[in-house]
Amino acid sequence: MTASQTLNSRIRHSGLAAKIVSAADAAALIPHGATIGMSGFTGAGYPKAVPLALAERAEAEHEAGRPFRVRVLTGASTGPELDGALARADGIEFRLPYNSDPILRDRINKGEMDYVDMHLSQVAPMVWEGLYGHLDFAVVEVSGITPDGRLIPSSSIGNNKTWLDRAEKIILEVNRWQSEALQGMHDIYYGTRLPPHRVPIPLVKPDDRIGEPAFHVDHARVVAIVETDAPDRNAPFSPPDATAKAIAEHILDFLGNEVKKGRLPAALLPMQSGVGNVPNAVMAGLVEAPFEPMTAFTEVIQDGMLDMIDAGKLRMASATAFSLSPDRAEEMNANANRYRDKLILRPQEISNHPELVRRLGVIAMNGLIEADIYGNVNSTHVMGSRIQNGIGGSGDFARNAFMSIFMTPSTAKGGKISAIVPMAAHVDHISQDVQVIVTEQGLADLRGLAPKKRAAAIIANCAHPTYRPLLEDYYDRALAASWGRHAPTLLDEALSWHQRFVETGSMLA
Ligand code: 0RQ
Repeated sequence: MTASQTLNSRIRHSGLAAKIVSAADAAALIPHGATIGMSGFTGAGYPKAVPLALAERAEAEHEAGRPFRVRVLTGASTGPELDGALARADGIEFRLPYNSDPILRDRINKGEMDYVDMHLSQVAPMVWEGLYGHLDFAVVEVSGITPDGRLIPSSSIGNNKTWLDRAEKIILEVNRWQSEALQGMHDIYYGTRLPPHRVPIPLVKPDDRIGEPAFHVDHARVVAIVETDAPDRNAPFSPPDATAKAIAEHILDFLGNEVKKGRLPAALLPMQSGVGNVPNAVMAGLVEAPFEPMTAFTEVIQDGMLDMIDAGKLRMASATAFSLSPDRAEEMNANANRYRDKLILRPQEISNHPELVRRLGVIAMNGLIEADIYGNVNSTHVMGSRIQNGIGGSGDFARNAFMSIFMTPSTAKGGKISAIVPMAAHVDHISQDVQVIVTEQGLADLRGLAPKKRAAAIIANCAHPTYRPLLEDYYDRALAASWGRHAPTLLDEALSWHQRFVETGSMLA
């Protein structure tokens, strides 16, 4: 069989097969100023050829002295061929809702473009409300097209249903690298509505399937199909270091105690885990832990979750995307059949839905940039002004979780920054949404505590020894001199650590 025959075997609908063009021809259809809904969630399932061609076009237009920038809406972060290439070409005017690409981050933080950092569950409803204007194009990666013209999703769902439903014109990338065995893993719920027409979402267990395995679209709106054969590109995880292992141990001890006290069932409750090395280390720890059979109701499926499935610890996981290291992604592709009945990928408005997170009683575990002594959490803005990534799904989960855990190393940048500060320079998660904070130093269980007791627990258990005396000194003086004594604060000093860092490169005097 030739390569092109294999490729065409992915597009089994003749009407749509007739729309195959090159990436450059597809990109040429998109005008300056267009609003585009693109697939992609973490480094999974994003279009890999059309955005690159669009970036080349932007560069050529700029060289010719003409403006060329587009508005890009996605599921979450994407890969270098999308955010990186378009940002390098200065081709993005407006972007939402999450980004982790360093080149794009740099443009955002230089103030050269608009970026809306928002709860991931709210993107689709807000687009349906029309708050982001007319959606000119959907550019969506799929793994295949069925004989009856339905679209088999690839390694993420994100907001693809919304882009495909709402866009005036649709460009599809059919990626042969994605495993054909993904077919059947997806669950596309078509029952979402805007108020006052909303009804309860009929999902009562993480394993429930409430939708359809493929997207259906109006073929008249499909203007181009591009064939690709390119891997998803996620960063590899580094093996858990001592810090990540210590954080994981504190969390596992805590969960074990909660089970002993009868506040959590022996199999725990559905887990949500943020992305990154520390959450992955917690998953690694869970492989050895006595809780089983666990479930996950989360956003992304990481290496650690596949390990848990392999070890028989995790019965199933519901998410909106894979977020696998390159090796694990290849392995997953080769063995997708083995995982098919244990994994469900859903639209992100369902994977992250507050109604479901609350009803299922999720245990949410997310990273943070800094927490203040009262437990307000900054997940997004370094020194209050530079965006790191975005709030992502952490707010969807943390506020509605049965138990909301935030974790971080106690210092950043080689100890020059304390992750526990007198006052957070930006707040994503208010103290009411933060029940447990964990660093490698220890764990502060903040449930049921008034502000002064929260401060005492966070300083004693979570702060790094270098910063602990400084926090104690600040807090003692705040107790004595604060205007109010409910949550003692020295207004003229509370952000001075951040200012010192900006001026000297260290929070230490
Ligand atoms: O910077 O890459 O330049 O070294 O932030 O920090 O310690 O490697 O931790 O990868 O887990 O990320 C909060 C950013 C943590 C992440 C955050 C710097 C640090 C490093 C990364 P470098 P680490 P992680 C659902 C959950 C919001 C979205 C979310 C995040 C970089 O967890 O984006 O929760 N969360 N989604 O040096 C200055 C500090 C810092 C700091 C860390 N106090 N000051 N820099 N850094 N703390 C999943 C999704 O939504 C997809």
